Amino acid sequence: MFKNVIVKKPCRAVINGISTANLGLPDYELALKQHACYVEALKKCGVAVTELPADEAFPDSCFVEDVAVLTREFAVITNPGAPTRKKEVEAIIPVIEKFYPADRIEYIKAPGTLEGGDIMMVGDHFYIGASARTNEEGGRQLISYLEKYGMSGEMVPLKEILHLKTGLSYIENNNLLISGEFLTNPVFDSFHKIVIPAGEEYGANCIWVNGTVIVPAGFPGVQKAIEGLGYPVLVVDTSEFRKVDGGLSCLSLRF
Ligand code: CIR
Repeated sequence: MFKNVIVKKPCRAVINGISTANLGLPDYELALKQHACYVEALKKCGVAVTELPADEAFPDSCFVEDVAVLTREFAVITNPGAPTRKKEVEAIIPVIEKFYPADRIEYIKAPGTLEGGDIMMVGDHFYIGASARTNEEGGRQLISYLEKYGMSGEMVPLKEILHLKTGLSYIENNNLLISGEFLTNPVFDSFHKIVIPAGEEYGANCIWVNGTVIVPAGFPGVQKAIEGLGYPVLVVDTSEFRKVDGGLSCLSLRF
């Protein structure tokens, strides 16, 4: 169960966020409204939401998931692989210090890089996407921290998408939303796989929050499959964040 969630308001500069989407520029006012709905959905799931103010210096800073990895025992401040995002970590450190004692905060250090979107938590085991943003050294550092606290991790290669959780979401009870290049990876064979329907790939990025699954709007096949498993579902529109390669999970840290 999660008690806390950290989010960060999108800044006006979000329209200049890193993007490969070709969907046009985000509408800032609509992004703010969508963000407020996202926060409301999280609150319905029974978590306390800490909402950080917008930071105009960093266009992608609302994607707060990428700057930390928060576990039941310890926190990790990451070293984002995207050069324009590296200094986003400076603002998150004092926030994380409110929730974790100083001796339970670890750091990914250069030449290691790691972004939280590449980390999928399954109980005490963590899958780490080896992406263009998270390198082997970053993954190795995270695994050594996990082992220090009695947990474990393993790296998963990925080639076609931004982050591991762009194409995978663990929604507890052994249920894994899975798409694209991960379908044939035997690493995920022991899960109950819910295959994302063709054309709904963006919908693979959902979040489980205390029994409820939050699903992006516009992916009826994904929504139906999750409802079919008996989960209550909340639908949130993230169209403006999608325009800068952002999904539901990247907008929050859940712990
Ligand atoms: C980026 O490219 O870093 C942002 N425009 C999107 C980050 C999405 N984060 C995530 O999937 N965890």
